[in-house]
Amino acid sequence: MNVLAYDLGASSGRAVIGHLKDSKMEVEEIHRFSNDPVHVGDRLHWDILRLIHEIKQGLLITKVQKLTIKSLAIDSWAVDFGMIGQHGELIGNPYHYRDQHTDGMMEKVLAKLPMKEIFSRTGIQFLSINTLYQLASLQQAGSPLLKEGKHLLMIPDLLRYFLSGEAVHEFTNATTTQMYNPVEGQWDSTIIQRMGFQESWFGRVVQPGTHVGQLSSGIRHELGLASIPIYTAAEHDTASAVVAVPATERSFAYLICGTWSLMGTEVQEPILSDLVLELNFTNEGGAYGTYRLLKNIMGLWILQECRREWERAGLVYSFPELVQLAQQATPFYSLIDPDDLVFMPSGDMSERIRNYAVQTGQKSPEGIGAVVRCILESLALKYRYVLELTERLSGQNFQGLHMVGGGIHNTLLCQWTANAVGKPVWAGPAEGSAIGNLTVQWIAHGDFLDVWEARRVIRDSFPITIYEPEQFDMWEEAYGQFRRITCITK
Ligand code: LFR
Repeated sequence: MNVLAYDLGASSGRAVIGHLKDSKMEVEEIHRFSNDPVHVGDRLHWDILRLIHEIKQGLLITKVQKLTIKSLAIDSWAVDFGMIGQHGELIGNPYHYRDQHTDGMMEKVLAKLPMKEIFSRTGIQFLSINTLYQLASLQQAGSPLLKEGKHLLMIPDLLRYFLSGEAVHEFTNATTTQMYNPVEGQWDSTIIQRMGFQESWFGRVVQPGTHVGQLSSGIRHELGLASIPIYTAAEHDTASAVVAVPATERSFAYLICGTWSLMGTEVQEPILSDLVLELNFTNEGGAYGTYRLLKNIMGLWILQECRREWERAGLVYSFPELVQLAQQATPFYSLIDPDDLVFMPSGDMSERIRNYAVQTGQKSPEGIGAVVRCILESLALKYRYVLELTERLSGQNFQGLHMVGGGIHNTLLCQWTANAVGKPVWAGPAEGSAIGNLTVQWIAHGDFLDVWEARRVIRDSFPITIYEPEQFDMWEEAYGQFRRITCITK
């Protein structure tokens, strides 16, 4: 019997079939599609109807291949949402979190609601992309979305709603709104009321692995399919990826490496200390009663954007080619703080990197190899910094670092990460979010006792590459240089 996972990332989505054979997981990608955000006027939107079309395409493929599907679940990026109107239809196209309508909005919200209070109520890091600031921005603009909207659904909730007709929130993703109170175990009515939002936008929240409906009769009819039970995965893709970390010890650190890099550890309770707030870590909800004490790092987004920029100029390189050019460039020529907000929006990324270098008194990286090297070395050094903070905040000392997600195909980044953190990196599986999504469904069906049994099977089912740290002195010195340039003092 097969289970079906839809895993939607910021630049592509996939439908993955999983089944269990001889105590191993077997997964097969049956459909992959690009996820292209669309600029309309001054706004940046997700092409949500295209995504539902691709989800249906995946269903059709299961039919053509005569696959029996025991259940399906969806995971995607966090913080973004659609609004449902009184007749149950989607109002407008969901905004992309990189749309600049939230610029300056966090500061305005913090003038109404103190940072400390928001943090003690939600445990969530302060990122301008959070749903809270997106809603505040729509409110300030007098958006019809908020006037007409009856129900707010996060992206996977929304897609699941299109499939089943059931409007239900899933816990891990709900926490990323910065309006969910993990201590009370419900939406935070104080924040919602003080912001002047409608409490009715926020409905029932269920845990990952909940049976939340069936494929609607309309879709069954349209596609000529039998009924399929629909479940919640850990619908935030990062939470799904954490499920798939093949850890053997209860104490482990992870780096979920894709467009974003998310680094942290699994904890049993949110840690709401002043230091977590000061260092802007987050306590996002995880599967099975856990929390994800982690920090967002800008990640391979910066490299992806450079590649698109060069492509527009007619310079077309694959990622392996870019990595090769980086290898030939001078080590530690210039460094950036990948989390400087200047790198958040799309656009002329290599120019911003050069400006950053010059403004911080460094030599400007000229040429493609130099820019790529600067990005990858800076990311590796930032990982070291965040890993040290994770150890400090959680009171743990990690023996190594699990790297999960598509970013592990970049073997140079894996090696440099091991060098920078001075510990082994265990890289795999690459399809972490999809595997975590399937795993939550298997656990719901009773195929595994718990997540720890499943993690053992993940470890035995997918290749894990070990990178041992090298060139310690050189990276140690570079770390000092990185801290001076990026003015990290804590
Ligand atoms: C990764 C991710 C991050 C979230 C960012 C925006 O795909 O889900 O966890 O902070 O995208 O939603």
